[in-house]
Amino acid sequence: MGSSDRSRLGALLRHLGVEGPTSSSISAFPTSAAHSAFSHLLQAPEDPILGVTVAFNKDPSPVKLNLGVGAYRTEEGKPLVLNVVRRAEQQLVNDRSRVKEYLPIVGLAEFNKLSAKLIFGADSPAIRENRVTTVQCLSGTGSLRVGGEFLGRHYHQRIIYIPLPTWGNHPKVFTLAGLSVKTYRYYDPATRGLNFQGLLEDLGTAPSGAIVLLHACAHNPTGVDPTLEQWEQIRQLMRSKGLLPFFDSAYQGFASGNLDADAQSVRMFVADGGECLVAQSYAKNMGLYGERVGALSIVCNTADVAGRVESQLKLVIRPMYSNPPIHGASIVAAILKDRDMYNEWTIELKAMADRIISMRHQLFDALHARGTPGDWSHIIKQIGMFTFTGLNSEQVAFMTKEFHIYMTSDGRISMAGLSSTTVAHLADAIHAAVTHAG
Ligand code: PGU
Repeated sequence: MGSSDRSRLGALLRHLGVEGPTSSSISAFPTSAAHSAFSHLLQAPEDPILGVTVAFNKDPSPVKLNLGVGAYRTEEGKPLVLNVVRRAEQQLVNDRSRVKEYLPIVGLAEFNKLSAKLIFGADSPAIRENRVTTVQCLSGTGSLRVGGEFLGRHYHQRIIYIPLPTWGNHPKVFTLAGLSVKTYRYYDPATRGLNFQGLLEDLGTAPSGAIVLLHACAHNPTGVDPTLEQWEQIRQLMRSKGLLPFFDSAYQGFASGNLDADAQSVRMFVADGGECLVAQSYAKNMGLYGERVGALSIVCNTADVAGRVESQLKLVIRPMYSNPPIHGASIVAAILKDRDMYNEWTIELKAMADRIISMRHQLFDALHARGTPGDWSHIIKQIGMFTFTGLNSEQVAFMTKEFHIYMTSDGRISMAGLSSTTVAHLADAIHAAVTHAG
């Protein structure tokens, strides 16, 4: 750089409020605290679900209660590591032959096989006929994202219908995967139940071939699931229109306490021989939240197609995170392949599901005892981790401000975060919110 260039550059930088280069400085622009490359960024809002925990952590109140995130807590309000998970981990640690090599791009083969068996059933014809490809992914979210990316690249119809409402991350995951997100009616606030007619109408007018996201069980946030008869009608409609089902199975075992019962919807769609995608998460049912362990399965028409689908899934995964982590998948595989540990798991899972159901009854009884205005029977009728209370955002804000109870602004509460000792506090808060606020 010549001296006249340098002085012109110096003048420009001074004009911009940046110190100019000295004669000894190099040709690159100097960095300055006053001018970050990111100074134009706005502060982004916290995540609507995970941000609730951030706010909760900042609250010094001793009576505070976090009913935001869907994460299981014990009666003592503590996170739970399942006994069977501790056993499996101990077994893994003791096994000196285990190494920390990279897994294949598709993950741990044994884990994938066992995961497919868990969701589709041990006697699934699709598995027997090698029509299923399963890849280990980063929990439910990662499985949805890999599935979304795959569809965005290789499926002819890039429209995905998601229920209204749904888990808040769904639209973001699928939009970023390159799909165009539309909604279908699902919940009826008037009945606090399923808007089955609306659902059938919306799927009935969806363009042929569109992808449809279905919650396999324990719909989040509403806790409202179709009956088996309704599932059958949904299946018939979807198959007749060539709509592609994409199941999100984040709560297998949590809805009813029974792993097979909670997989019924998925199995119904696989039994007809048609194709579908399924994203599985072990976050809730094995309590492996932070281990990020899940699986994406794609059921295809033929074994030949399944093989080619898997080869393309590898091309999706490799540039994203190369291959998945080994620890969580090894825990799951150890539990699923051992009859004794599997049985222990089902008992612990049932105990978690039962505790949640018992919380529903306790909360309902507590509101009844207070004479809280309104019909609260939906607390008992809804299924899974959440109750969609019907409280509005002002009432939620009131409960947070006055009672230090944290929940998502749509009125969803995680029943798994409640215990016999905190139920009265929540009932007091709801009573006050509906009688005094909003
Ligand atoms: N699908 C549904 C329907 C979910 O509810 C969740 C978790 C996931 C997928 C993703 O779970 P993974 O942890 O990736 O397996 N929803 C919880 C947890 C917090 C969150 O939003 O991630 C919730 O509170 O809604």
